[in-house]
Amino acid sequence: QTALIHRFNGIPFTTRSSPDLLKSLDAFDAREDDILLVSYPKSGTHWLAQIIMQIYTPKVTLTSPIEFGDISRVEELNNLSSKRIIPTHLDYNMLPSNFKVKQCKAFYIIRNPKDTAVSMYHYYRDNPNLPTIDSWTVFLELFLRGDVVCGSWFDHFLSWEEHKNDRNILFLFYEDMKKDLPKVVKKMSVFLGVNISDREIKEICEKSSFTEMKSNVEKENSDPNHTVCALTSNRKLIFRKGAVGDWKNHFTPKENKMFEEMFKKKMKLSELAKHIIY
Ligand code: PPS
Repeated sequence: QTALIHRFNGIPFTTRSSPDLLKSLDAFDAREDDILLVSYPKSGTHWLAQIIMQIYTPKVTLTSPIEFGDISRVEELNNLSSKRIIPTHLDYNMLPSNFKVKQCKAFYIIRNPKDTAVSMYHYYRDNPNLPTIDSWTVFLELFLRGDVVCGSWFDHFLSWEEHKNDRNILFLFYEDMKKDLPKVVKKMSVFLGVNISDREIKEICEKSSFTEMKSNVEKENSDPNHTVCALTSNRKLIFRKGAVGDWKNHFTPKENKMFEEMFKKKMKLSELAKHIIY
């Protein structure tokens, strides 16, 4: 099973991201109107994509993650017409430099890492393309060590947080979206410079609810090309619970203490981490 994982720059990737592609990502031709949708896996990427696709009319193109595919991917993406919405789980240092030069707009979605870990654990368990995990306890150790696909949550977050004052990057929190989605949708549309009415915001929120998105996948109504996950093309695995605080059903008090200690240590200098809601 471990053969399905390889390391690049020390970070574990699935074989869906070929080493050749990862090596040649810098040849990627970014355009000023590209929009990046950045996340550590299991942070709400599909949710965000669903909202962005509705903010834009007429339709824009949602691609699969930039790091997903083989060497032909660079050319394939370069041939796509604008406007492109491009998801990625890459950390800032691995992002093709063209995006930085062109100062493309980017969203970075943050989810409480305890819930992210739980979501990823279930994802590993349900996904035959990922290594077998014996138990939650074993998975948590791997997660804290950064020995899971896309590497350490902490490193990913910190690499992007360094750019928290960049005007072209908007940081969003999953928990804020759960609490007041219309407010976040409004903020997103202002950032994108798209005018939408309160009625449209209401409609976008309805169509982006967990129940609605899950049932669309079950009805196979969604476009299979719209998978924004680098780990699988099976959209059905994405919509599990969509809740805040599911970690409480998994962490023992001892595991929680271990997590908190590591979080405090790693996030000592982080401003954004203060906003993470447990
Ligand atoms: S992936 O595979 O990394 O792209 O997954 P990602 O989309 O980032 O995250 C999957 C989790 O997001 C939850 N989700 C939602 N929550 C609330 N509302 C909506 N509409 C929504 N859509 C997806 C999804 O259920 C996964 O979390 P868990 O906790 O596993 O349910």
